[in-house]
Amino acid sequence: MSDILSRIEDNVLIITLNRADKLNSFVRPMAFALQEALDEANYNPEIRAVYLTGEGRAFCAGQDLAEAISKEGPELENIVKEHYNPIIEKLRNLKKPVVCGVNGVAAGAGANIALACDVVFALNKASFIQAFSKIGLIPDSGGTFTLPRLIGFQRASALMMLGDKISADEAQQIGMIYKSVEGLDEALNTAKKLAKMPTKGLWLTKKALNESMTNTLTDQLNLEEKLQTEAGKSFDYNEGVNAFLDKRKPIFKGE
Ligand code: T3D
Repeated sequence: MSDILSRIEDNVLIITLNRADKLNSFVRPMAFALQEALDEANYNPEIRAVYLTGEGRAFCAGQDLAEAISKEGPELENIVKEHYNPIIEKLRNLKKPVVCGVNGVAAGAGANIALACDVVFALNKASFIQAFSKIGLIPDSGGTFTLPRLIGFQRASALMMLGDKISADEAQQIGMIYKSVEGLDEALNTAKKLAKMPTKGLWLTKKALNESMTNTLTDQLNLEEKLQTEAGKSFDYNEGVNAFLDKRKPIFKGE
């Protein structure tokens, strides 16, 4: 059985982390398989959005610690450099929206991979743990960049040092995720809805949001001007405006 399952449904690439007996913790082939699936999502024009979730009772327990400690396993520096850094870069630079459906506990790199997605839903029984501090590591997978920006420096600092478990409801309340839900149908349906939207414009929005993390206001205004010009030349902008004026439903292509 493959560590990553993927299939296309209604123009959405559904990626399922599939090592349920080890709470979908990552081993090296699984990290590479996820990277390949994200590359496929970027380049296959049939795919207009991605939905990432996990099999079984967990979303992902981060790095497989048995592999990390094994003499035959990859070196720690290579785990971060070759597994998690590329996953986070690929998620943030993927030109299609990525919806995450956190189906259970998300710990360590698993939590930060979820938080790198564009729209994060979590089952209300799910939870998030910055588990790294409990084993003497530092938060990786972009956690030290993403979490303080989502929930503020002080909360991020406390959660990362204490390794406390945060429920999905609390994660929603503090702005760590978009929504805590009773069932993940809403999450998958959101990915399907996004896949029918002007996905080129959504990509340019994501690009602007990515850069807003480090830009000055002036830099950001200049970037908005540039990206809006690009969006204004798209097929989807033309289609959206004409459909509005004709009082019909637009058919977007993501171009
Ligand atoms: O070198 C490096 O590591 C660098 C990379 C770092 C990236 C990271 O992600 S570091 C952080 C690694 N993750 C963790 O520290 C989390 C470890 N797991 C847990 O704390 C708990 O499992 C959970 C809080 C996530 C869930 O707890 P619970 O009680 O619901 O489940 P459990 O009984 O602990 O786990 C169930 C099984 O999954 C169990 O296996 P068994 O006994 O049934 O055969 C457990 O060993 C296995 N499992 C869970 N997490 C991992 C794991 N096996 C390997 N690696 C794991 N991360």
